[in-house]
Amino acid sequence: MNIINQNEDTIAAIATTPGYSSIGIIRISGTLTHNIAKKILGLIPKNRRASYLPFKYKNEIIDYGIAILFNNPNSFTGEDMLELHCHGGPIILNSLLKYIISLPDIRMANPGEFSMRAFLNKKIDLVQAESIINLINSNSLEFSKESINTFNGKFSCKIKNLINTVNNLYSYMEAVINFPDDQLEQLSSNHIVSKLDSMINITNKLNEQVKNNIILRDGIKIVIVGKPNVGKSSLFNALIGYNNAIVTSFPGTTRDVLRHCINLDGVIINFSDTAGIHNTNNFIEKMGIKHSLKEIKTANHILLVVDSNITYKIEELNYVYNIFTKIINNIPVTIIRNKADINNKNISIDKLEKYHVITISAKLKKGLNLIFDHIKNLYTKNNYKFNTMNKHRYFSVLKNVILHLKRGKENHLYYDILLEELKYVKYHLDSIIGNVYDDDLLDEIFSKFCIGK
Ligand SMILES: Nc1nc2c(ncn2[C@@H]2O[C@H](COP(=O)(O)OP(=O)(O)OP(=O)(O)O)[C@@H](O)[C@H]2O)c(=O)[nH]1
Ligand SMILES: [Mg+2]
Repeated sequence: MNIINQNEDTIAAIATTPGYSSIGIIRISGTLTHNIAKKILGLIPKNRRASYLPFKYKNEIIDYGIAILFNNPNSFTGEDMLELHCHGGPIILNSLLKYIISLPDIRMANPGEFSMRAFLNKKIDLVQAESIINLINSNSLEFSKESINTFNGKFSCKIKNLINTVNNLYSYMEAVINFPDDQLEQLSSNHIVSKLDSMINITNKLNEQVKNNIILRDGIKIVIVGKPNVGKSSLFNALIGYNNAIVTSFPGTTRDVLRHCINLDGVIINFSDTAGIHNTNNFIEKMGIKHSLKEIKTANHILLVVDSNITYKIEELNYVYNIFTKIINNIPVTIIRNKADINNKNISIDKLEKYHVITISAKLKKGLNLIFDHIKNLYTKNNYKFNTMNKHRYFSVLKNVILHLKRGKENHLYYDILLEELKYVKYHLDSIIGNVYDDDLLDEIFSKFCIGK
């Protein structure tokens, strides 16, 4: 899609969810907004005032509602915009929209097109634009607070400060190289290194913040894994707080993956219960195991449930772990020794070499607090790599920023190399907030938005 050319059109969309509701809103943006206002309302309403008016469909009143006009540049998109707040019946909204887009040079908006125009018209930067979709899709109050802070420019401001620091250093060093006769004070090598160190430090902190935000946004996916009948479903039910999964004494009870999320002190935890993994000829069980393996691949953390009659010997833990290592493949694991009640074991948490081991009784709901505290400790301290993290735009770009800052530091005595590295640093920082971008990136970001946003 050629984004820039499309930006000339006047666009319209229903901004509220489809269906029957008390109010429905139509949004219009572009140069022909005033013409549309005249057609529908018979007049151009006062700027930024709520006007109660009849809404006409081909000269016939089909609703009364509130119209608000936002003249450019003081609107969300930076263009002339009109909002029509109607009664939320699909017939009213669809008829009005159909009428509007039947007028010449007006078309339906693409998903996220209003926000994209706000970005292209420099009302918001790319980070702020992305925060809108995060805010709308937020699953927790904590993440929506984070998203609104980002929308207010808190994160972008930190990036802009970094860009300024890079620019200042760049210009100064360029001047020293280009005008050696001007007796510009040479920056000492220590000074350059400490500037680069401070930028690396700030970027690392930003990356930590991004990590925190990803955890807040996506939550942690914890998959419960183990052999049949060890008590996986009993644990799942105990952790989510109600009996969702079927529990029986027959091995191979669970076949489908069951999922449920809880909010653990502001962090969304998505638990999955899976079919017990073992060698079987039962066709349905086999399919269940296939689903389990698929679920494990996308886990951030695994609770590997075993019977608590296994001892705390490292050989035994290694043995259990090795059975599953191929499947688990580098995902962090906590071993849960279950059925402490029948094996007469103490409820406890221990660390033995690389293993965290928690002994519990899922049936009696004992030791659950140890699991919850353990999860909280791990995922509020930010000391984990997430396999989905690298896919996050800011995370991978900030990693590049750090890489080039470090290369610059290694070569700080060679000004031409350092300048080259700083150019990369600036480019990557610019790309985060959208000072540089390409159409594909915009397409990818804004296509995730709803129509009308
Ligand atoms: N005594 C005792 N029994 C338990 C405990 N946890 C589970 N059980 C029993 O163990 C049996 C199997 O429990 P499930 O939770 O269905 O085990 P599962 O691992 O989900 O089994 P599959 O779905 O077949 O793989 C049931 O009879 C449970 O009541 C526990 O902590 N103590
Ligand atoms: Mg089960």
